[in-house]
Amino acid sequence: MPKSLPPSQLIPRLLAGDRLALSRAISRVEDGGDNARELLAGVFPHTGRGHLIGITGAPGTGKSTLVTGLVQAYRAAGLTVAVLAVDPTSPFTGGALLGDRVRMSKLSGDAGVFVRSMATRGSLGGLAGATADALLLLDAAGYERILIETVGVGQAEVEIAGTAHTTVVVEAPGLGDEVQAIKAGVLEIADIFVVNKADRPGVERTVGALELMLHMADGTPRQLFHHGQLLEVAAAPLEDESDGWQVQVFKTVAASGGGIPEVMAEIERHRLWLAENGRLAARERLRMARSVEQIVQAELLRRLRAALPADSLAELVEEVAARSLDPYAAAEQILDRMG
Ligand SMILES: Nc1nc2c(ncn2[C@@H]2O[C@H](COP(=O)(O)OP(=O)(O)O)[C@@H](O)[C@H]2O)c(=O)[nH]1
Ligand SMILES: [Mg+2]
Repeated sequence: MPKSLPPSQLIPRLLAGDRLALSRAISRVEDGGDNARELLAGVFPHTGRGHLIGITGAPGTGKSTLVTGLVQAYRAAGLTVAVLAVDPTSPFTGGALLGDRVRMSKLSGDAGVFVRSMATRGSLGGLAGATADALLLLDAAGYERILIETVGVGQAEVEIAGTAHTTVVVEAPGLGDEVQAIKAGVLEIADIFVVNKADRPGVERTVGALELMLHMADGTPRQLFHHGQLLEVAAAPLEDESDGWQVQVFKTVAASGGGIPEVMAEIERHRLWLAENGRLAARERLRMARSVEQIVQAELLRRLRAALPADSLAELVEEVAARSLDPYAAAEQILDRMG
């Protein structure tokens, strides 16, 4: 397949399940290249079928191992699976950690599995934008379950996981006394908690801490959107999302596959619950609102940078720092020049 295949030819191949076409398409949206937009416009009508499952948690909790186990479980159940590993902390080009590569190679050779890593590259909409675009491509290619592994440390990563249909937050014992979820602010986005490395000491303590936390948070609405965001607020009906879904804590030993069928069953139970309660549509609306908003933000920023040369920005900053201009006045000047 020639590298320069135009979108008009790449799109039908991708939709027909051609893995090479899918791979090429993801690279193009990642690079934010010329015909990325045309590509996305072409596949968009064919999206909205795959179930998106976010897997997030601190580094080393066993997310990649868990993902590998879940893929095997889903394959055994006859479903096709795609994995998108989003790890900007990875020192390797392309974002794949060596251990991940070894683990994921267990899955290679199966036409029903597609694995891809993403790193923070210079895409227009940043990591979140590039990830959202890649997810659309995987969805259009027909994968029935799409697992997104993100390191739950940065806001962008937590947001990516939080926009999945089902979000699994992974903890492990012995990562310090405090449960990591509290620090990262992922409590609000968890549909399912997994305490992995249940073969390690301290597992009951971690489970207990999580259960206590869930008990204390009982009745507080799930935080679906961030205040102050324009489109998200418009998209999210102010319903109590925690109503009717009980977040539970599961123990796994991902390294040996222990507990993984139960986690898969819970993900599926959540999927059905979303569909039966109209929540799937609500989450879709929110995801779309986020996506549009992200694009608007990126484009505004691009126009701003184009309208204002770096040195004129530096001048303004200098004036504010010297207290000869207040921050609001500076912002107004910038917006005025944008036209
Ligand atoms: N003891 C134990 N180690 C595990 C388990 N699951 C994963 N690991 C190990 O923990 C390390 C980190 O796992 P990895 O899946 O890369 O974590 P990630 O950074 O969250 O993706 C690896 O050395 C795994 O082999 C488990 O259930 N028990
Ligand atoms: Mg990993």
